[in-house]
Amino acid sequence: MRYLTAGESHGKQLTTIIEGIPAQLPILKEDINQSLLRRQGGHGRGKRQQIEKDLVEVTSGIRHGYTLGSPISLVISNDDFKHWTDIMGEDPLEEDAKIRRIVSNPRPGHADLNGALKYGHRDMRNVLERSSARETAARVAAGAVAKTLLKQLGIEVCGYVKEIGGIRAKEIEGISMEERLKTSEKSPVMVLDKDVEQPMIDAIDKAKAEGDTLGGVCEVYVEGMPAGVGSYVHYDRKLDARIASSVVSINAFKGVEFGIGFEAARINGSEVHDEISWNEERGYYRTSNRLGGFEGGMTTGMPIVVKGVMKPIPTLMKKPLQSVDIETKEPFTATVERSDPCAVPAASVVMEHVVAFELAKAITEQFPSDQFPKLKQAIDDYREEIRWF
Ligand code: EPS
Repeated sequence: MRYLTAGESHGKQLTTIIEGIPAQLPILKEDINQSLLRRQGGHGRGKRQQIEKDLVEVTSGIRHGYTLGSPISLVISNDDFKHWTDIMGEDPLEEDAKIRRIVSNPRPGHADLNGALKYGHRDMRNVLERSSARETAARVAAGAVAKTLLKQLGIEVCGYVKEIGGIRAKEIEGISMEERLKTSEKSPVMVLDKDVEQPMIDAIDKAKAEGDTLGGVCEVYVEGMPAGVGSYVHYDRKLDARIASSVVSINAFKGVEFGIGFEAARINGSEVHDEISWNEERGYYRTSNRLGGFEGGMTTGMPIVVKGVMKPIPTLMKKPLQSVDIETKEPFTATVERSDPCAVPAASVVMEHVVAFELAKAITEQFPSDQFPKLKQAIDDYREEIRWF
């Protein structure tokens, strides 16, 4: 499985092409739209989300509610494009019109300057339009297809927020997957811990009033992955490594932790590793899950617990950072028209979907995957086999 996205933030549309989804997988457009809707939510989004209503158009690969095995292409229109048709259109523009939206002052913390240097763009709009996190809508669309596949194999994936602006949600133990999904979906900041909801909302409102932004930590929790998916044999088939790569590839994400994560550096080995046990019902299992569902680049069969850290969005409304205009080389403070004070809740939905894609990809690589019913049978057989191994 692989996917490619295309599209600029204020261009006509976003496009996702997914290849390698098994044929005969039941799938509904509504499932993808549901994910897109969740990504647009969360307290702290900016004005752009009032303009966009992300709905997917399926242009290939799905017929009468089932996948065909051919590439699936999905399109999401940018409603804002109607305000940008000349500026973002493919036709040449008159010089004076062109000047209107030229960006010559790179925003610190964004891709603007490095992207301009790499591609030789003197108008950095050519960089920022693509580097914009608008692209995450296309990634969520791909992940939604992966989630549909996983769900029908008994694998559930849920993303939520653990921390915003230094306010930390406490661990919620013994909660079912369904409760996790429902609670985070209902929460305006997508947390499981009700006690931190209002303090987080207040912190976001305060940052907004001050023209500042807030980052945070998202967590993705996965139940139902069989043990032994991934590989210890080759570095590029280690599933935790692939997940780490996909998480850090989300705009503004800076790091990843599995299970107790960096805490493992501070405690003894006897306190880090999870002991192995067996019973008839579960087969092999760990008596704890400090390693977050991975050993040796492979799943252990325990829940996967992965955290990703998002820095605050660097577009600051009232506290513009110092920069240099690339035409005049004079100091410049970046001016801002619109920004999201906090996109951590939305990012937890994005993280859920990029993780889901990596899981589905690893499964389709390891088991026969041309036809979904055969894939399902193979997974059922494997689960039974390893229970008695
Ligand atoms: C983004 C800037 C904002 C965000 C956008 C990502 O857009 P605009 O410049 O149009 O105000 O709202 O995110 C989305 C449009 C989205 O759908 O997530 C950026 O610079 O990354």
